[in-house]
Formats: sequence, C-alpha cells, structure tokens
Amino acid sequence: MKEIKWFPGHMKKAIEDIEENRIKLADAILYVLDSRAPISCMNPNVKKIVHNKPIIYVFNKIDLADMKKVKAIQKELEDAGNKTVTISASDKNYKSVIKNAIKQILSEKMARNESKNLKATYKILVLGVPNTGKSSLINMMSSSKKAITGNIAGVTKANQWVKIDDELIMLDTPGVLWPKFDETISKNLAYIGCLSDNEFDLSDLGYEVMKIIYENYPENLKARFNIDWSAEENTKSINEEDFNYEDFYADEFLQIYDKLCLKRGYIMRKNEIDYQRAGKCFLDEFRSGKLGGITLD
Ligand SMILES: Nc1nc2c(ncn2[C@@H]2O[C@H](COP(=O)(O)OP(=O)(O)O)[C@@H](O)[C@H]2O)c(=O)[nH]1
Ligand SMILES: [Mg+2]
Repeated sequence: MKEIKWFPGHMKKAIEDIEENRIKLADAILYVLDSRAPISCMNPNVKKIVHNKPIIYVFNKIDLADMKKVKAIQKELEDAGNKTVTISASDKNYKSVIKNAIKQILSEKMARNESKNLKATYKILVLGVPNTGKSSLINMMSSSKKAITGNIAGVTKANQWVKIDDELIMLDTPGVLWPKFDETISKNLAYIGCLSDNEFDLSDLGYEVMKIIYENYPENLKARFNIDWSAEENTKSINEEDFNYEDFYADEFLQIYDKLCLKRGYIMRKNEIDYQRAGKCFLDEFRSGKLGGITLD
C-alpha cells in the first residue's frame, strides 16, 4: 500500500497541543464522526487519549448516510455504555440535540455548581478526523460563522475557542488523524474526503467507490442512472471448466462502469473513456449525496 502523507507539520503541533494542554482543560469531548463511514472515523484509543473525559459520539452528516446502518452502529455504541447523537451540522434544528446531550453528560457537574450557586462555563473540545464537520457543528451552535469550514481536509489549522452561550465554549481543532489505520479504513476515509485527494489516483478511487455502491446499494445507482442491470443480457459464452468467477465478477462491474461513463459522456477524443474525469465526477456525486444515503462501514 502506498504510504499516505496525511500527517503535515501543523497537524503534529496541533495534536501535541491538544494532548498536552487542551484535553486537561476540557469538561467534555464532542467526537465528530462522518455517518458515511463512522467506524473508519473512530480511533479505538480515543478514551485513553482524552483521559476518560466524558465523550459524546456525534454521528454527523446523516443527510448523506444510510440511517439503517447508522442506527445499528449507534446502538452498538450505546449498548457499550457510550453517549451518542445523530445530527446534520448543516441544519440548525440539531442545536438542541447537542446542547441536551452535553447537559446530560455533565449533569452531575452542573448540579454541583448550581448547588453552590456557581455560574460556570463548560469547555467542550471538538475532536474528529478532518472534514467530519467539526467547524460546521461549532458554527451551527454559535449561530455565526466563527469557525472556518471547507470541503477540503485540513482547513482548520489553529486551535480556536468559540463562545456558544453563557454556559458553553467550544474548542475547534484541526482534523486530528491518528497514525494507525489499515487499508480499508484509509480507503473509506479517502472516499468520503477525509484524506487529501492528492495522495490518491482519483480514477481508481471513483471506480472503487462506485463498485462498492453497486454491490451494496444497487437501487441507488439504478435510480440515479436510470439503468436496469437485471435486464442486461450476459453475452459471454461460458466454459464451466476453466471459468474464473473472480475475474468474471470484476469484469462484470467494469462493463457496467463503462456504461455509466458513457451515459455521462466521459469520453475523450478517439472514443476512449475518460476514466480520470469519470472517477473525479463520480466521487463528487457520491460525496455530495447525489447517489443517495450511503454508509460504507
Ligand atoms: N451534507 C452535509 N455536509 C456537511 C455537514 N456537516 C459539514 N458538512 C460539510 O463538510 C465539509 C467539511 O466541514 P468542516 O466543518 O469544515 O469539517 P472539519 O474539517 O471537521 O472542521 C464542509 O463542506 C461542510 O459544509 C452535514 O451535516 N451535511
Ligand atoms: Mg475545521
């Protein structure tokens, strides 16, 4: 596997700052996950990293996800004793969902302060891999654009505190990735745009994500492209003896992929398919939710 340069200098400094200073100050952690690949976004050591501070797992971007899968993953986390919420940071109606979850998770601390007539401000640290919507969440909570957002990984470079109301302040962090992830996880993170596209061949990335969608969400593709594959005739003559099923299925999608490319008109001169352009465009369609609610994990 190609080594991915996902650990730029500013990120290393930011991580050190978070681990050495910010976590100590925090009353609670909002751990933002992209609902299109929530498990891939999750660091298994997060509890240790945040010194067992209370964590709320925030499944963001539910407008782009497969809620059946999200609910199942959410239930597993809840059953293991974790606090979770599902939101879309682009919809300010979810403000109260976050606020209530924080109140619940800090209820004892808040009650203690209240009984002493102390007016406290609670510090919430917002963590998660790049592009999961941390800055968007803070903007939604503060009803203003104080945190800088962007659809490319690594937009937030400095650790910045934002006042939400009289009770809450939140610390936005640059997307923190942790050094260990396997190929499946890194691919999932790449498909949803959490890793820099520069590190990947987009014609491969687009093809692969379309194949995954074809295998797991065929209805989504049928609806979007208005193609009925079940009606496709398989014209291959099959010699059962030396028939390689693995190749056949790999081939089968390649043929379908070509049809999708042609349908979209991704053609170069000399009647060749423009796989580079196709990969990039299909990735965009997936990332912007045009292929329907999808969860890869
Ligand atoms: N569709 C959708 N897009 C979102 C949502 N939350 C964030 N985004 C988009 O995801 C991209 C990354 O968001 P950002 O807040 O910068 O992520 P950060 O790197 O974690 O701070 C931006 O283009 C946002 O507009 C959401 O709930 N739904
Ligand atoms: Mg950000």
